[in-house]
Parts: sequence; C-alpha cells; structure tokens
Amino acid sequence: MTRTAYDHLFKLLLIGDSGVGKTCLVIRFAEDNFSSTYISTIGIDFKIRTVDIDGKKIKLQVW
Ligand SMILES: Nc1nc2c(ncn2[C@@H]2O[C@H](COP(=O)(O)OP(=O)(O)OP(=O)(O)O)[C@@H](O)[C@H]2O)c(=O)[nH]1
Ligand SMILES: [Mg+2]
Repeated sequence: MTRTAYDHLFKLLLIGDSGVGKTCLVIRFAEDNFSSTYISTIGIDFKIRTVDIDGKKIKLQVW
C-alpha cells in the first residue's frame, strides 16, 4: 500500500509585470521571509507549502 503526504496537490502560477513582487509573495507564503534586495527571476521557480483545510492536507506548488 502506498501512502502520500497530502490529499490534494495544486499548482499555482503567478503571472505579472517584472518587479511587482511575485517572488516576494511566494517567499513570504512559503518561508515567511522578506528581503528588499531585488533579483529579477530568470526562467521560473517554485516553492512548496502544505496547508490544512477541513482536515485535508493540501499541497501547494506556487510558481
Ligand atoms: N516595500 C515593499 N517592497 C516590496 C514588496 N514586495 C516586493 N517588494 C520589492 O519589490 C522588488 C521586486 O520584488 P520581486 O518579488 O523580486 O518582483 P518579481 O515580480 O518577482 O519580479 P521579476 O522576477 O523580475 O518578474 C524587490 O526589491 C522587493 O523587495 C512589498 O510588499 N513591500
Ligand atoms: Mg521574480
């Protein structure tokens, strides 16, 4: 029997103009961190956070 660490997996993709704060939003959400240094994202990157909703484990991949 296989067991997974989550009930659902969702992928969220943030799209917007350069420098509007997409990377900062993802880092705040996943790591509760903030840096005022601006390093423009080349390509794409994602972070993971698992949240509990109604007793279900929801794994979020935020790009
Ligand atoms: N004061 C303040 N600065 C912010 C906030 N969010 C982002 N910034 C600053 O805005 C700049 C750009 O933020 P990023 O999150 O890197 O922007 P981005 O949308 O990922 O930009 P690209 O990767 O180039 O598309 C950085 O210098 C951040 O520190 C905020 O809520 N408050
Ligand atoms: Mg970025």
